Amino acid sequence: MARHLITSAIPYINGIKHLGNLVGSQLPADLYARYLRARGHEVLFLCATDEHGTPAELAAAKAGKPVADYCAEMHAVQAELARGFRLSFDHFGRSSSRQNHALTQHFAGKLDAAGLIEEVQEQQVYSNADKRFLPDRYIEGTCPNCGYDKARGDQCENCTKQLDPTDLIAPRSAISGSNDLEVRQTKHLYLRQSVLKDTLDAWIDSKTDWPVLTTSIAKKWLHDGDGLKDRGITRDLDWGIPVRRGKEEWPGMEGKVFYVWFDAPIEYIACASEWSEAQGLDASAWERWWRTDKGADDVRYTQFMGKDNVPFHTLSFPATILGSAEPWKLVDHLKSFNYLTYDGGQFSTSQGRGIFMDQALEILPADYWRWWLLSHAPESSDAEFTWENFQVSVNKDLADVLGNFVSRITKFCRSKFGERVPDGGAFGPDEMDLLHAIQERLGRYEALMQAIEVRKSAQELRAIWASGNEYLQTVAPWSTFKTDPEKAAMQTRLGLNLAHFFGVISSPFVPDASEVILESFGTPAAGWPESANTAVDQLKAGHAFTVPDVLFAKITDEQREKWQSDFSGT
Ligand code: B3M
Ligand code: ZN
Repeated sequence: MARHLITSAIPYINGIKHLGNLVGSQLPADLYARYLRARGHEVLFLCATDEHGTPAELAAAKAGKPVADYCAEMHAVQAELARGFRLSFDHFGRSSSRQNHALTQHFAGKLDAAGLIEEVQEQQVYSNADKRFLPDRYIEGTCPNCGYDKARGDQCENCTKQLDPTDLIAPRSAISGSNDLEVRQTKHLYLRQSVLKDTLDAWIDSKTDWPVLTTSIAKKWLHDGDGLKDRGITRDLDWGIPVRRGKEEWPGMEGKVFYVWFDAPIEYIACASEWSEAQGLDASAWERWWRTDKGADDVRYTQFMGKDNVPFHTLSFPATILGSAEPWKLVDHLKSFNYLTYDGGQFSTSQGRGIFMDQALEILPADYWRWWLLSHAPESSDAEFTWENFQVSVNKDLADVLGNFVSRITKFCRSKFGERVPDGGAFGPDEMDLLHAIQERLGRYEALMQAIEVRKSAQELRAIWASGNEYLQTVAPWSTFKTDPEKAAMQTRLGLNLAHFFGVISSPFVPDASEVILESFGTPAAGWPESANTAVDQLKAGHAFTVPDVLFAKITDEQREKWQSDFSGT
């Protein structure tokens, strides 16, 4: 069986992420990691905080803290929220780690040795009011590509175009708002990624199973306008990874650091090294995931990210890897997502509009959010969160279908047969029909999960739950019991086995509910079933269970209205 390396885009350190960020990378990555583990694959699932660059500096300044302290605190906060959402990272690292410093400097040295780094004397925006150079996000202005007036110096978030600060029209300082800016001379390193254009083009062409969203964005930036431009990979900042050529000083680059988007993807590799160190393992433990000369040939590597991150992962990071001419693993599959909008508009951090990860967990447990977000993942287009839709989904899918099924069958059994699985003999035609239908659905569910079709997987899972509910409704063991207790016992045995089966196959979506179900059957480590037939033969007659607590509470209209107004923003 293949080994699976899975990474989620690493969230910026500057503050708590909203549900749109969560569903765009970390959550679907977790779904896939949990599924593959449940199917018996060896998985290494990594994420980290993205701690360098202007976002970190600006946020620390705003919080009035030294940037290193700020990052350490926010890393702990994000790690705790990740645990709250049951994100099952094998390691949640930090791009400011010692390992990432060393690897980033290592890659710069290799790229330089390959002739892919150019030293460029360039014009940089200097703010007289702030008495400093203003790279990236320290500058805002109008996008030359689409006209959006809050484009940042590194990228326009409206049209995803990668920008250089000097590209902006009507630029202003993001620190002071001052437009007293001048252009000064400074030296920077450029990655000559244009040299790798044809190599990248051919590599992307070979990825025939990538989502259209991924390849269309990659191709757009490869071929539009002047095509793949060389990128500045250093900045005039204090906070970051000092510019070095491997372990050597880099003359003329003193006091400068690498650009955050140069070191952030390298953290995917460094994170594996952080993981092995945390596990007390030696370097070979992580190298077998990342080095094709050290065993990573049989690794399948899947990345998850929002669409704005696609150019960096399909062009810039592969250029770093390929350009190093070393045998590092390249991504095999790249799953990207559109945006989640909030109640008719955008999520907004500055206006406090929408739901942030900490707030979500304060009002409802993780499973409720996981289910809604995954079953409405913005795959083929943007998706919108509305409280009405959230209420309907939770109440119908989770409470009325899954929760009700488990509760009904366990309570019925307890009242008529006690807390043990009854026998009742062989299945009849109704049961055979049901198993046939479930077998088909199970096969589809597995194929969709394997293909990371998130929404469709959720639909298929819901349909499996619903078929159990319909069966129970149709054969009605509570009625059968009056005339044929033996047959009712058989129907109940099947129902209990279905509840157990739902517990197993739902674990990637709703891990807490799944755990409660399996604990009530005393089978916390139950494995993935081979087929519907074996799934309903897991709990034999006489197997003891307890009736679990209510799995999902319904969301009332009063709650919905209150939350709707609480989260509408200022
Ligand atoms: N931190 C952007 C984001 O959080 C950026 C991703 C880095 S992935 C290497 O969306
Ligand atoms: Zn734009």
